[in-house]
Amino acid sequence: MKQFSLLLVLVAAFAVHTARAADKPNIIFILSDDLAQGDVGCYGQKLIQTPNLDRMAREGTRYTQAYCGTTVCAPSRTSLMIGQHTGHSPIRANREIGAEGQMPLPAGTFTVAQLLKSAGYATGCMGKWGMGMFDTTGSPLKLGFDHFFGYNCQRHAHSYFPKFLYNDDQRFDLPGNDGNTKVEGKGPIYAQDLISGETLKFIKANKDRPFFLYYSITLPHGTFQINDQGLYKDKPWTEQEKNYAAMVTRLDTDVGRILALLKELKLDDKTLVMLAGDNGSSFPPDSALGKRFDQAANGLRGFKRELYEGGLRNAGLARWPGVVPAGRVSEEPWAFWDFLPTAAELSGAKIPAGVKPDGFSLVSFLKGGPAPTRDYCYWELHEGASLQAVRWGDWKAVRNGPSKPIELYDLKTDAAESKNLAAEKPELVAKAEALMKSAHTDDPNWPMRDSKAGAKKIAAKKKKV
Ligand SMILES: [Ca+2]
Repeated sequence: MKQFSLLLVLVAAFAVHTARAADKPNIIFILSDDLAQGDVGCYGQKLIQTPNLDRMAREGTRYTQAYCGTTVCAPSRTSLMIGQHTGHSPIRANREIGAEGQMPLPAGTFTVAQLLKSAGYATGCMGKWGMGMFDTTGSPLKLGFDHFFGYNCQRHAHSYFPKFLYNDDQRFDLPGNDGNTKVEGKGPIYAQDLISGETLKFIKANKDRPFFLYYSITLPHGTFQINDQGLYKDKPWTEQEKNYAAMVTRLDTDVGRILALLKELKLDDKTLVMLAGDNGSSFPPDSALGKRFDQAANGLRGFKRELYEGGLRNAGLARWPGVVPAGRVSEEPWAFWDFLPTAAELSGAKIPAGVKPDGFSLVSFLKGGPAPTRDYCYWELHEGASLQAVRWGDWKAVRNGPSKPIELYDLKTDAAESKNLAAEKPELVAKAEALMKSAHTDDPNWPMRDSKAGAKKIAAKKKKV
């Protein structure tokens, strides 16, 4: 009898365990490289077709004030992975290391992939990494990802016809590709074909257990290279414009493939899909591309490498049928450093003592509730001058270098950040300065500076597009 009771207890315990595993939702975070709000139909784009993203917005929620970690790749992605804003995080700019790879995440970094792995999730990263080569402490394979596929190095990802890619840490050649990072680059193998295929394979392979897919899709980042201009082939546009539009539409198509597969595998109602760009538009609204695609239409100031809203706000979508309200448009802010606490609540995983995320769980917000209450959002960027920005309530302050004056904007009436109210509101400027001071921790890798050399480099980069 005793043995029978024990058996019952064990059976019950097993049932509870499997029920819990089955209850855990799959989490897919699709992070596009440089996709801007103004590129996407549901945000107002008229010429570039994005039917799947638009459908995702109809079937889920669209966020008009979803914020990136900061406004270039590596530090923005770091915020997403580790749950810290750029006043605390170890990576606060793109920094190239050696011939391939970026400054690695340091030893002891705790990522959202490690968190989800601890809760029994299969974890995969497909696309581009940019936070450390495989032989460093920043390797994705040492930071919680079971599987990696794509480009480790951001510079390598400038070619869409690269000479090689990585499957985990194993480099494999793509014969015939020229690896050219100019627009003329060509070859028989478009890297995104392989990366997209790998994401679908990963989902299929893990359909019976909870999984986390960090799909760090490289489109539509420059260099603007595409293997098929598709819908735009015969448009009276420049090659660059046709390529850019085709890249955004290709991204859309590949997101559609994922949504279709989730439906086919009956994983729709147990999978949260979030999508965002890692920074705002990569070109200014008054550039040729900006004008062609009317990037000024969303009325935001600035773009990539600036801490104005056009650089910081991303095309943020979430879809989870039956859980995330369909057709909702939220104007409340959230930021990349909220993702790790959100993943913790969704998975039931425990954030280890000593790991201190800056963000808040978005679970009730995703379900239709109000955004978490927070004191402020904060951003830094150290490419050239050290830029800082802080938002509290509807107030936003920007300082384009430690010795520069603080600019103050009221986002409620002036989302375009066109009217600097600093002179009229000295008490709010003082508050902004105090918030910037408290949010910023010194880091010898990222000294605060008004670098002229850096400013030139940024100006050169801006001129290129
Ligand atoms: Ca980017």
